[in-house]
Amino acid sequence: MARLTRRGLLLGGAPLLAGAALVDGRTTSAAQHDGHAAGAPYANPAHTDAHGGFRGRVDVTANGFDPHTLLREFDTGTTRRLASGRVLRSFELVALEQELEVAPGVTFAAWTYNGRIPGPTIRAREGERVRISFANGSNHPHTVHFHGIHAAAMDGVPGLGAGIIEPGQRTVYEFDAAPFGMHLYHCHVRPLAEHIAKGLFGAFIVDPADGRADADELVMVMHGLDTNFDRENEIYAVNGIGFAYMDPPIRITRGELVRLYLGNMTEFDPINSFHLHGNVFEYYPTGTSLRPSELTDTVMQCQGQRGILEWRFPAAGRFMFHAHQSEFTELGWQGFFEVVE
Ligand SMILES: [Cu+2]
Repeated sequence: MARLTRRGLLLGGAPLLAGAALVDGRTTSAAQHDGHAAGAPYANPAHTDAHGGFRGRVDVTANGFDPHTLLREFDTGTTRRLASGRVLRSFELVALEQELEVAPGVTFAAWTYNGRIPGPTIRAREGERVRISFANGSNHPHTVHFHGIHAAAMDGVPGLGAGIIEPGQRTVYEFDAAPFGMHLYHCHVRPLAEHIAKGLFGAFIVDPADGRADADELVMVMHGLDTNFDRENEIYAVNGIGFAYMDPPIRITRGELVRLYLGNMTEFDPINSFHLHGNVFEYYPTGTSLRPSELTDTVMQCQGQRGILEWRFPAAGRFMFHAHQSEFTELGWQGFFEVVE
């Protein structure tokens, strides 16, 4: 069997462009990891998969999470009121190691926050106090570094505050939820690219004090999956699993406001992008202004960039969305919105 390589997937991946790719996709490459180079920073258990290429469906039960659930799942933590009257909102993150099926027949030795990629979508309101209890339940040192405004000691980088959190250790990060917008969090331990690419990242939403208009809210974090640890991505995805929103598609109600929180945590490629078919959206970079910067159908993000997209579908039908780097699209970063009455 051929080894799983980016080039092999691209050469064999033409059928993947069809909507039925998850059922009928054929590729010439098998899902088999490369042997692990000595001295590399993490273990790669040798694994040979009986499935060929992308044929079949990802077993979301075995993975422990379903991208369709993550899409609309927000972790608002637990709250209590401080003596000052402010709300203290508390969250728990645990770093774990687990093998995930990241595209049909393709396994990946992942590192996760709370057993999923991306980690939970942490959500608080502007001005609240946020407390993140982090436990390292893995065999490697990690941290949680939040974007946003906080004290240096709460930055989640080596050498500051609690610094590196060793296996079995825990710490608490605490800061005010500010500014409102769409932010991200991720591990900040070297080699950084590996720690992030393995899956240690998530979205952090701060709602404006007065909230936002009601909408069907979605979260998508774009990323790559370097399944053979050669520092380039074999699979591209939003929310952990390649092709996850092709079949079944994401159901949307015609005329309803859609608000998509979009971020990019892709390693090994300088940019990623989101392109919407048959429509345009208003784009709010970083979500920190209530006025959109642009009306467009395509937005590009460097790693760490994020924003909020808003639009409505005026008519029912099936509309594609995908990276506008065609190579990323063919390797997993594509999906459908199914607009219904
Ligand atoms: Cu890490």
